[in-house]
Amino acid sequence: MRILLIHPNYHSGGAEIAGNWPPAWAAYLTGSLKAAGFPDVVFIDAMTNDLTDEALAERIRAVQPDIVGATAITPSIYKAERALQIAREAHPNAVTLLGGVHATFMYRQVLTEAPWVDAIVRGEGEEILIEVVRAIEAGQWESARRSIKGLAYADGDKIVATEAAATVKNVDSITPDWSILEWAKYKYIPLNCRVAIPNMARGCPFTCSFCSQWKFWRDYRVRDPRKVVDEIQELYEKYDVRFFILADEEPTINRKKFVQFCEELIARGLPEKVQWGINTRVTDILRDEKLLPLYRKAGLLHVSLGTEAAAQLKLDRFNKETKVSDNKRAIKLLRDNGIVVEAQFIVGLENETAETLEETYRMAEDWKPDLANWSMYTPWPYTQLFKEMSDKVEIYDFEKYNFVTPIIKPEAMERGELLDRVMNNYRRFYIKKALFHYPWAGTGARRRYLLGCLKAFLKSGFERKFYDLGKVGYWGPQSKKKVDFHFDRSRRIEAVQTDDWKANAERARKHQAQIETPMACGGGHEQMDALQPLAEMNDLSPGL
Ligand code: B12
Ligand code: SF4
Repeated sequence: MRILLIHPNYHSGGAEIAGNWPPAWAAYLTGSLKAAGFPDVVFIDAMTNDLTDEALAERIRAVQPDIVGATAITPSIYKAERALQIAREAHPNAVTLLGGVHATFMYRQVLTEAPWVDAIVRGEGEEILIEVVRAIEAGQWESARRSIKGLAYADGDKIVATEAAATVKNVDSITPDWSILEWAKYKYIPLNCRVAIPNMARGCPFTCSFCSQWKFWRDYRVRDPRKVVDEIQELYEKYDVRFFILADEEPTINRKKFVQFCEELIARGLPEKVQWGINTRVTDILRDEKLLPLYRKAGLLHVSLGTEAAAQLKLDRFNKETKVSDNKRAIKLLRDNGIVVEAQFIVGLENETAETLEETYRMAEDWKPDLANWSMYTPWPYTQLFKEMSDKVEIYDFEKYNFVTPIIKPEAMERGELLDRVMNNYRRFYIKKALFHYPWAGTGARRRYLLGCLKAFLKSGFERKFYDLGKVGYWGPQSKKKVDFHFDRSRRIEAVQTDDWKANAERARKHQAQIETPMACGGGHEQMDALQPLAEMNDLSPGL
């Protein structure tokens, strides 16, 4: 069985400006395939290698795979669908599979618009994929797929969604195979070194209304920190990785495990060799005030905080369960401990105005994070907030659902003006930082890191990749009326998908009415509802 995994060639000018990042999913799935006795795995990183369709077709023909699997987040979905279409054309006998967050929730949409996708793997791939590969190897795919949990596929004119699979319960069985990646290609610009994205914890017990991640991973699980440190040691020793970010949504929520992780890194002398970063919540930083020196000692250098909003009203709307005043204090604590801190704002809801955008800038000035980030609100169609404001969404061109394109048009301004005001915030914030802050930020790791970040910003600005400014034709305030986001307005959410959501919402409502008991982790019940058994068959009329 030869299995080919493809990371689609999608690009957008956000986090990518920091360098080329290795696709962790490929390593996690390869590890699981090899452990199950399927060693013949090939990986093509079409994104990092910027492969054209022709080059991809040629590679697929050369590999001659039995199975081709691609991944997709929402913005990369069309590129992923296209990669599998190329696979179908180049090597028609291979079974095509799609995984990742977008296809998990939008499987009806995907199977309708990309009929060459043989099956969608819904949720975590490590266990489901093995069952699929075994069925294909045994020549029983057509008959066995019905009984494999966590799949969706088209059977004639019907879309079949099998019962939801459980999450990976024994997370210590997860053993990635990092050897599948082309390590020389993955460079983190701020530190000019190789970078990796290991995964210690899966899930998030919170239920922010704009976020897709808690729904995707469902229950919160943490791997044995020693096993994760084994991985980091291997990444350093074999692949010369000197910086990593944890892929986790919220690695700190389980304080005991996070402390064990830090202590293990220190015990093995890794912090002198490898620095790292995390995304986490303000509340955890406040809770762990006294532990921050330990975290820094363990090599934690960059913390990105989901501060999200300058206004409490907006935090409440996001169901963020934090206070504006907490943000300032968490930022100060991190900085005082020598950790680079990044504040993230979400802007671009329908009620955004010049004043509210200015307010985020003032907050950024007042809170004094080292880095600030203004992400455009992106209405993932499978989130709570989307349900509340779907009447405000007129763009369904998912390729632009990427945090840098204004999907919602605020009532008070055009999208071009929103982009311009966001750029104005960036300009003012980073000019001050470059002149008055970064050069004087001590002499050690923090200063080097901040100057490295500045280099990454300047590089992407010069190449006009930042916020896709080159693509949309933004050249400063004078061009704000002329920017063109090139939305494909013919894109729609398919009726089969919306009908399914309505049915699910109704099922969830009934389910909720039955269980009103709070969960111990503080999370909601929706994590579970989102992937409740979906065994029923729905019509997929050929005209859709
Ligand atoms: C690391 C990361 C990146 C890296 C990408 C590295 C890379 N090349 O993959 C960088 C920094 C470049 C990046 C950029 C962006 N990112 Co990003 N990123 C993440 C992050 C933090 C971790 C992703 C990860 O590796 N997870 C661990 C792996 C193991 O999980 P996984 O990929 O989901 O794979 C599992 C399953 O999905 C499934 N699976 C996945 N694929 C497949 C395929 C098959 C065949 C099968 C069977 C199973 C399967 O099995 C896997 C194992 O269980 C997540 C947030 C998070 N905590 O997940 C955001 C996240 C994925 N990013 C997001 C976004 C929007 C972006 C950007 C568009 C933002 C921007 N403009 O900068 C860009 C797009 C870049 C691009 N060109 O694709 C969003 C996607 C949201 C959505 N609902 O679609 C997320 C969820 C963040 C968020 N806050 O919402 N990102
Ligand atoms: S804290 Fe909120 S935004 Fe962050 S992963 Fe959890 S639900 Fe999503």
